[in-house]
Amino acid sequence: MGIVNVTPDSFSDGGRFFEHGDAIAHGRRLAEDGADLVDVGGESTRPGAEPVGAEEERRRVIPVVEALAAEGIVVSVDTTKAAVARPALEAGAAVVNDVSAFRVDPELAGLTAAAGATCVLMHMLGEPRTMQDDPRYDDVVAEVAAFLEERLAFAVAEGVPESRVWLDPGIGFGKTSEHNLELLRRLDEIVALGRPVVIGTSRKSFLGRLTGRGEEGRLAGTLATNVMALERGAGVFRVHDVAEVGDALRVARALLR
Ligand code: HH2
Repeated sequence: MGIVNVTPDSFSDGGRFFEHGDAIAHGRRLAEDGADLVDVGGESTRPGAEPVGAEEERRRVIPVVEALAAEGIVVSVDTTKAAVARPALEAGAAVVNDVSAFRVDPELAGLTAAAGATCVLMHMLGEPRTMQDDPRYDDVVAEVAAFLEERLAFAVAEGVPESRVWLDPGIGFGKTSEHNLELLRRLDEIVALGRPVVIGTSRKSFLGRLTGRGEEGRLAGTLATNVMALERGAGVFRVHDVAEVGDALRVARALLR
């Protein structure tokens, strides 16, 4: 899953693809680099980010979703709002990636079901503005697994077939570095829920804390975590650097076979 952030403020590439033409060209490039799907988002969820209104979010993402889908690229829309997901699905998006797992806007579940779309349900403790203020868990893996199980049941109750739900432990969303590492270490416990697991470590700050590197220098850490996640059973890898991570996964898969 390649990342297209149509935002001025995303943590690693904010402003680079804020113009529609740049975002579309970038999405096309990610598909050429081997992405099976391209995730288009118009609201940064980096720690401390301010929320964006639905109208502005639509203005940012819909033309990009429409153009990429028209080229036959499988598009997912990274949003928590039904008012954004609805036109995105109409414009050809096939996946709804909701970092709030249908909590911000429960209507999004029925909308996903009616559209026959797939959804990504992600765990987040709190909300982006405050989520990194001293997050605490007794057992982060057990708590994330219980949350995802409950959200999966909610989606199914709202009419989304279980086969169309993917789950994501939400690396970096209300978690310390140690929480992120523990989730990756014990990812098999999330995989055991029986749904494809999405993992998003790409360029995230815990990699910077481990390596001492800024966003642009975190590819090696991104590769290490995605390969380890593959080994533990993850199925979808949300990344900025599609060509490089794709190669690493291809080699790792050949070894694991
Ligand atoms: N991470 C980000 C955004 N959306 N969705 C899923 N399912 N999983 C993730 O780990 C995830 C996500 C944050 O990364 P990015 O899009 O690069 O940054 P920003 O939120 O600042 O736009």
